Parts: sequence; C-alpha cells; structure tokens
Amino acid sequence: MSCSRLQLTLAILKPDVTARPHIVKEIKSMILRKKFYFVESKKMKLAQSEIETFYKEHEGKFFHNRLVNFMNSGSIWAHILAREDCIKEWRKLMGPTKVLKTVFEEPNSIRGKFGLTDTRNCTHGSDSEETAKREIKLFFPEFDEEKWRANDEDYFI
Ligand code: RTP
Ligand code: MG
Repeated sequence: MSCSRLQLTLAILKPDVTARPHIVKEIKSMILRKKFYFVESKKMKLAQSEIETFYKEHEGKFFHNRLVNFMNSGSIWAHILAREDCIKEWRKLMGPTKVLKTVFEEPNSIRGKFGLTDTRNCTHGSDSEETAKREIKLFFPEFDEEKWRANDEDYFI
C-alpha cells in the first residue's frame, strides 16, 4: 500500500468520552467505517502544563479555564489517524463545536450523537497540516513520519 496520498491528523477522544467506555467503542467503529486508519494510539492522562501548552492558542478566552479543567478531569485517547483528506474528513465526522448547532445540523456526527456541552464535546481534531504536524509531535514524539511514508511494513500488519 502506498502512503503518499494519505494525510495525517491528531485526533483526541476527550475525558467525557473516556468516562463512557461504550462510547469509546462506538466512536472507534465510526472512525473505521469512514475508512480512517489508526496509525498510532495511546491512552494517557495529561499534566496541567501539557494541557496549557496544547491549548496555548485559546489563552485569555472566556472558556480557557473551563477547557483546561475539563481536560485535566480524566484520561484521553490520542490517535494519529490517516486517510485521504484526513484533516477535513475527521473534523466533518466530529461535527461543529457548539452542541446546539451540532444537534440540529449534524445529528449523526460524533458531537451530534454524544456531545454534552460546548466544552465537553467529545473530540479534538487538528485544524491544518501545520497544526497536525505540531500536535502529532507533541503527543507522539517518537513517531517517524518519514519512515511511515516509506511504507514500513510494521505499520500495516
Ligand atoms: P478542537 O480544537 O477541540 O478540535 O475543537 P474546535 O476546533 O471545534 O474548537 P476550538 O474553537 O478550537 O475550541 C477548542 C475547544 O475548546 C472548548 N470550547 N468550549 N463556549 C465554550 O464553552 C467553548 N468553546 C470552545 C471545546 O472543547 C473546543 O473543542
Ligand atoms: Mg480547534
């Protein structure tokens, strides 16, 4: 299989999801049904400082503290996903940020089905290729994209 047309993104299942294991299972099935590959996966508990680094772009916004406390409230699943048009397609599968908009406009998206509030909204997805590279490095410093692009057979067993 050639990896050249596949784009990568960082996908996170947030603590509201990991607290509900049956939903973790359902979301992973939704991801596979939409033909994403799971390239790397890990369950982890982020330190406060890591959350603050990750969400630096939102510093000063009214929801920043709420967001940091939420992400600190439990463990997360971090995944590197691969697909054609992965960044756009993953954000489409997640659905809009705001829970009300999601429920009315994208009820079959992950957030439409399982989102609780504007903050407790199930998932994160990188918003550009540049962001994806930075976020993947932050969560999977050991991941070697070049080696993966070279189609190391370890990735597709
Ligand atoms: P994400 O970064 O998690 O993929 O989601 P996004 O692009 O759709 O949303 P963004 O605007 O980047 O906001 C990051 C996360 O902050 C929380 N948030 N809470 N009004 C609120 O309470 C509010 N607004 C945003 C959400 O968890 C959102 O995903
Ligand atoms: Mg965002």
